[in-house]
Amino acid sequence: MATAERQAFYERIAPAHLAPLWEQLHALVTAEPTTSCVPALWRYEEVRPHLMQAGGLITAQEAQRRVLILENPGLKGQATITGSLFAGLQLILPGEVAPAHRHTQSALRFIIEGHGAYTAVNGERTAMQPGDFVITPSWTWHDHGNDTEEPMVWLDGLDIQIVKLLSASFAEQAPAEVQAVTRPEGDSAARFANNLMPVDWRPEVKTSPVFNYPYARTREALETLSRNGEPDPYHGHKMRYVNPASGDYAMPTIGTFIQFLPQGFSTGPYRSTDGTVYVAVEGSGESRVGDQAFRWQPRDIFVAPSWMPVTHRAEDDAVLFSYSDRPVQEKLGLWREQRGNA
Ligand code: GTQ
Repeated sequence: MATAERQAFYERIAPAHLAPLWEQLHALVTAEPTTSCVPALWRYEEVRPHLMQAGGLITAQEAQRRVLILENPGLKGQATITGSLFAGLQLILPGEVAPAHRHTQSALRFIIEGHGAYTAVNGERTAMQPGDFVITPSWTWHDHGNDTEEPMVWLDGLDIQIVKLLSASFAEQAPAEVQAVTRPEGDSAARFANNLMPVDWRPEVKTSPVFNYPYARTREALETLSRNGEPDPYHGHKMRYVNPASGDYAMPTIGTFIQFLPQGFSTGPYRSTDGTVYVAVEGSGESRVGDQAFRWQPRDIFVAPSWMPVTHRAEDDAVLFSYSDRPVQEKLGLWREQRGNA
């Protein structure tokens, strides 16, 4: 208890930049994970009109990145969806360019709407299609452009809060808005995405050399898996995206996952210490996160905080994409999961 004598002591030591641990130990070292992050759902049909209005207010060029942040209601003003990860919906209209820059934050793009706009990474463009998972590795030049006739929207996932925690942010603008194309489209896929790699190639960075994981191939794998075996009771048919050069996650700070839930399938209660952002890709269903129930359909996005029980129920054949900070937690020996009720 903070007696008057103790209070006086605390006030005496404060100018020396000292504070008593025993007054806050219980809040710092908790028995179980605590977070201000709360479960939340963004329905795409509700967000889309706002995004299109942003399209009329500012160009991609002026904005640099025309993104509406999906801000967790429990983390107001912090521009983040979980304690560690950012989520935002980026819009590029026909004819627009989001100018080239680079930063130490890693980014993923999960394509929501539109066909064929490109992102360029280190001199190679990739045309994006719905459901594709595209990576912008740390410190690589990247610009986005839309030479098609329709708006292009994708979900950005970045490790902004992780880099902030570590005070390791660097960023710079490229001299030219659009980076020169130095390699033909499909070059990195040919080198790295066919269970092959150049004979003398050694990885220089921790991110996958495959920078577009096309949905068509992912979907085909899920289809085959669902025919060939029983779904995991807690995950359905769940896979992680892999860096073929290391076998590790595709990105060093963000784990990315895809799962197929057959029609009528319900997962058992599951929780893990990595707060997770989900995107509904196909089908419809309901997910329960803690005491919240979210009904979703394609393009809807929801978030499950660390250590909160999650269940999914698929009303028809459904696919969920998700991302979390699991690679970071695993490397630090912190990651835990619990299958079923305690
Ligand atoms: O496309 O480079 O949502 O730098 C936030 C920061 C996207 C990007 C975001 C970024 C980008």
